[in-house]
Amino acid sequence: MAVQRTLAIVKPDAVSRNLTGEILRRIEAAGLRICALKLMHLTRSQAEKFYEVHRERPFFHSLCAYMSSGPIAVAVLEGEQAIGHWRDLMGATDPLKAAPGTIRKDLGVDVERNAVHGSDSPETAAIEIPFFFGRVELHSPVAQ
Ligand code: IDP
Ligand code: MG
Repeated sequence: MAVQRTLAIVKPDAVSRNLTGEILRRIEAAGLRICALKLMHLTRSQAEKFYEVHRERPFFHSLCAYMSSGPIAVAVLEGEQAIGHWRDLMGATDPLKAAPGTIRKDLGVDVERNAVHGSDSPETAAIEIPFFFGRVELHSPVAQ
């Protein structure tokens, strides 16, 4: 087993419905540790940069408009197999297809406004974490 770090985002639909605390609660209850956390409001061009890999997808413009429509909570999570663990807690992209008990099943609105984001691989996490956080903003949360 390997300790990993992954990027988590509470998306605008969830922040606006006062679900940030509930989502962070689920993260901590699952044993993942929060090593960085902030609230921010992406510009349209920042959202386009973050979702660059999806530029050719039909939903790209709608997705970027939505992700820059209001504040998001961005966090770095750490733990054993944190990338897959966080993806499991999130559930499938489409809340209608997500497993019972997952965040997207319980709290997502639709396939776009699906409450949360998570890095999908170590390579993606290595790009996404520095997109939002500098080294001095990343903490090791294990009790000293
Ligand atoms: P993921 O967030 O589960 O990794 P991706 O395929 O990487 O899913 O898509 C990124 C985001 O784009 C999704 O979380 C969702 O907000 C949005 N999205 C994905 N597929 C669709 C779609 O078919 N219609 C509208 N939005 C979509
Ligand atoms: Mg993805």
